[in-house]
Formats: sequence, structure tokens, C-alpha cells
Amino acid sequence: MRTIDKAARFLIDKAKEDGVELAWDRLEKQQPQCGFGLLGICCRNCNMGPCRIDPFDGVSRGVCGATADVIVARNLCRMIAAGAAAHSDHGRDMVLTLLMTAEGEAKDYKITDSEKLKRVASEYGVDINRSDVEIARDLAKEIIREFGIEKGFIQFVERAPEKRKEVWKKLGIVPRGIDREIVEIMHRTHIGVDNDYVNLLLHGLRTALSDGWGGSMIATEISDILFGTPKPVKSRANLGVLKEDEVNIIVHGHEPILSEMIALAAEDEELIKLAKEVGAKGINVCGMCCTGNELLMRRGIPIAGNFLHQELAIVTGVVDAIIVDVQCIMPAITEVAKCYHTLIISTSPKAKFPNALHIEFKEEKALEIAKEIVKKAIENFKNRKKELIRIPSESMELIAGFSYEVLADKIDALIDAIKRGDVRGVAALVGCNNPKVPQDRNHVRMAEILIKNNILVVETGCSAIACAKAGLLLPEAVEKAGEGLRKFCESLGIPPVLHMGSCVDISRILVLVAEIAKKLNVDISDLPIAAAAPEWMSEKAVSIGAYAVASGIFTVLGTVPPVLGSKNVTKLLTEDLEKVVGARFAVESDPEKAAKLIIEHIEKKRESLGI
Ligand code: BF8
Repeated sequence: MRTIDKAARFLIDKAKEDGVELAWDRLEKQQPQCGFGLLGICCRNCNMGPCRIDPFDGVSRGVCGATADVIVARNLCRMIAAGAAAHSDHGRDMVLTLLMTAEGEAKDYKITDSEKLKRVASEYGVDINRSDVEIARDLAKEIIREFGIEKGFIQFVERAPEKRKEVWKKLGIVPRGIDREIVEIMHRTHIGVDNDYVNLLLHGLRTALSDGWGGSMIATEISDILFGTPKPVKSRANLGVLKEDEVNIIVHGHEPILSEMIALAAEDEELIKLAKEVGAKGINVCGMCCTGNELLMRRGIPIAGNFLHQELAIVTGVVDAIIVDVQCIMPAITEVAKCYHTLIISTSPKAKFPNALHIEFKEEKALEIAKEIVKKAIENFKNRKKELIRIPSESMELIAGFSYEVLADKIDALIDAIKRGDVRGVAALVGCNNPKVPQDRNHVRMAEILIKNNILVVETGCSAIACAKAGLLLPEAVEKAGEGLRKFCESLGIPPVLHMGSCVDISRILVLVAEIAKKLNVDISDLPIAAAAPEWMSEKAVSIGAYAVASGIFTVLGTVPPVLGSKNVTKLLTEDLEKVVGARFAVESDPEKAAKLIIEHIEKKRESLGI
């Protein structure tokens, strides 16, 4: 089975009829995948190699003498570095936009959440008794400076409970500047530098922390300052949100700097008029992946799907443009688009796609460029190939928008419910789709089992989109929940599965669990909470998993990371880390068993807390 999603099944069949190759087909063609790669024991870090380590003989070494332990640890650290870099560069772009906004260079942006601006500025020691623009300018400069700091630590570390900070201090892994930590990973993993797998992995954790409590948290906070802090909002999810009689534009990628402007441009009277002139009834903007989550959370813009929906959206034959920026955009979409009429428009100098139309996005002329892009989509409406049009009917209602601020006044009620035992604990389900897993199966199945067992589920990223499509982000989904969780959710009028945003918004979950820990005067690792990335595939997910564990959260991975080639690294990650940071990884691809691991962990933590 390739997917549990009916709309996806419909379009996978259509793609076959149309002779279009999809990610699942390409995965099949890759079989058998390289065993050395799967185990993490190939090294290309210098030109004496590439080297491969015999996974069975226990003595095999690379040309330089690196063992399986060193190679696996180095490779994993580089995955963390790439993932942390992606999140943090996104964060940096947000801060640069805030600075340009404050300096009057990016006139189409404004400060929307002034209260949050002042709150964050106070944390950074910026004087808040001035105009928003002055505060924003100094805050942005402070944060930009922080990216590279050599000495001292990133500010948001202060949001962690004291006990957690003590753990990090003792291990020497309190994160410094984000750029500093990432550069150090690249240095340490160069030939002949750090050859101690424990030392390497500790630095991997430090770098991941600079992502979770740094780059990602900055991305979230600045997005809220610029575009507003999300509040509960109704919308719909799945490919049925596409409309045959309107110009369909999908924004795909990650940074709301672009997608917010596209949404705004699509409201322009002249462009709507132009759409009508070409025979469409209007302009339908839909989201995909995490930039879709950003628009959904703040504007209630419908979300067409998660990672494995990106090719399928084109197969409907009605997507007039997919506008992309950075991250999670398959190079394949330009190939798929050749069979239909869809225009792929790339916008970032960091991410160009051969065969796509490149219209570079610049914050100084944001709305003007956004309008130009939307116009291209409208002009492409007439090129639809009528015989290839088929839109699946599936689209599900949902409620999203559960930022930390929305949940803050519910924390006491949550703690009471946890103490009473009505709610057993909280589980975060996050991360991607991966064609190695039937699309959405693990996300949805795990969420269903967890809520049945009275565990409140919080979600971000493609996991949240999977559960949205399955109808779990609705208050009515309490029918699938256990009695206690149902009572709790009904008393607050919330769904049992809460959409907390995009992948960088996992930082909202960190803040939530940190506040719960502070209120109970315990460490995060003492709480009845857990996390899972049931269908993860990206390097960003590796960084997320690493900072979740380093923050004290037991984390279950649903696809196997490339570490099994080293028994020592595997043991460190899945056993020994518990003694070091109070949490560890588990790997379990069966969703029933993975959910069971989380339930057992939560019950164990309740017992230790005496509740
Ligand atoms: O940003 S969009 S595929 S990497 S989960 Fe995964 Fe989905 Fe990408 Fe995180 Ni979000």
C-alpha cells in the first residue's frame, strides 16, 4: 500500500494512466538500496575514500583508520548540521525581513503582533519604551548578532527550566551561536579531527539545541511578530480544496515571507478581475507542506496536502502554478509538470529548479513581485488540458491555530487533568511523509491509539496535515478519544489532536513543555510526555529528534536512521543517552507498537512523579 489517503490513491492511479512517474515508483526503482548507506557506514569526507566499513567483521577501518563508530557518528552529525542550518537560515531570513521592515526598506510588511514584539525584545534586554519600529530594529540586530556568537549562549535557552539548563551546563552543551555550532560540526567531521563518537554526538546535540531553542524558535517568534500569532481557525485539508473553475495557486516550501505576500496579492481587485477575464471565477490559493501550515495557522487558507501530495496536486490537471521557495520541494515536480500545464515558479536565489520559471523574490518589492507571480498563474489558466482534469472530492474540515499563547491559559487545567489521570500525558507527533511508509498511516494510526488511551496529541508539520485529512483536528474527533481526554477536550472546546504549526513551530511545543515543567518544578524529562516522528525523511527531522531528546523528551522514530552500522552509536542513542540527558531514542516502524512505547513511557513517568 502506498497511502491510506483516498484522494492520493485516486491520483496515484491517474498518474499511472497518464504515464507519470511518482516518488513511490522511483523508490521501487532504487531497490535494493545501498546497504552501506542504510547502515551509515560509508564515508566520503575525504578523497582517500570513498570508504565502506564491513558491518560484520568488527575490525574494518577506512583508509584514515576511521572505525564504524566514527563514520556513523560523523554522518549523523552532518545530518544534524544540515537540518539545523535549514531551520536556522529560515529563521535568519525572518529576522532580516524584520530589520528591513523596521528600517522602512520592506514597505509591504508590518509589525502585526506588537505585544509579542515587546515580550521577545524584553527577553533580549532591548528597551521597549519606544516605538515598535525602533524596538524591532534593535531586536533584529541583537538576534542577527546572536547567530554567530562565540562566547555566551543563545537567549531563548533561558526559557528552559533550571533543571534542564543544569543538565546542559554539566555536559558542556549549552548552545552558543547557531552558525558557530554548525561550523564546528563541519570542522569536527573533517578528516582527522574529532574521532571520539561520544564527543562527536555530544556536539551534535549541542548543535541541534541551537536549532530548537535558537533558529527554529527565532523563526516562529519573528513570524508571529510580522504576521500575527495564530489563533484557532477553521479551514479544510486535502486535494479536494482545488477548484475546477478558479485559478489554483499552490504555495509550497517554508518561509511565510513569500506565501503571505502571495495570499495578499491574490486578494488584489485587478488580479481577480483579470482571473475573471480569462474565464475563471476567482483565485484559489492553497498551501502545501510547512509554508501551507503557516498560512493555515494565521489565515485559515486551505491546505492541499503534505509532502507526498506535491506531485499528486499537479496530476489533478488544475494547478495553474506551484510557487516554491526553499525546502522539501522535490526536483521531480518540474518533470511531472511537463505532462500537464502547471507552471512551477521558483523564487529563492538559494533554490533554483531547471525547467522552472524563476522570478526572484525581493522583500523590498514583495507585493509587486507577488502580483507578477499571481499574474503568471492567471495567464496559465487557459493552458489547462481539459482531458487531463480530474480532482478528487476529498477535503476535510479542520481547526488549526493552537499557538502556545492560545494554550497558555489552559496549562493549569491540563496539569489538573494529568494529575487526576483524566489525561495521562501529552505526545507530540511531528515530521514528514516518507514513501517507505504508506502515506499518513503511521501519523494517523498513532494519533488514534494515543487519544484512545487518553493522551493529548499535539502536532506540527506534515504529521498535522495527515491528521487533518483524517478528520482528527476537529472537536468531534473526541468520539475516538478515551473518556478522560474526551471530558477534558469538551470542557475546553478543543480537538484531541492540536495543530501547533509548521516544523519550526516545534519550538512552540518546547515552550509549552518547559512551562509545564516549571509549574511542577521538575525537569522536562520528568514529565509524562513523549514525541514521535512516525514517517520522517528529512535532515531537519534528525535535528528535531536530536534537540527533542537533548531537551529530555523520549522520541520514537518511525523510519530507521542510518546508524545501525555502529553498535556503539546505536546503543548510545537508544539506551545510554537516558542516563546522560534523561531521554533516549527508540526506533519502531509499526505504529501500534510505537504508540505502545509512548503509552508505557508516559505511565512510567507518571509513576515516578507519584501521580
Ligand atoms: O518542515 S514540510 S516533509 S521537513 S514535515 Fe518534513 Fe513536511 Fe518537509 Fe519539516 Ni515540514
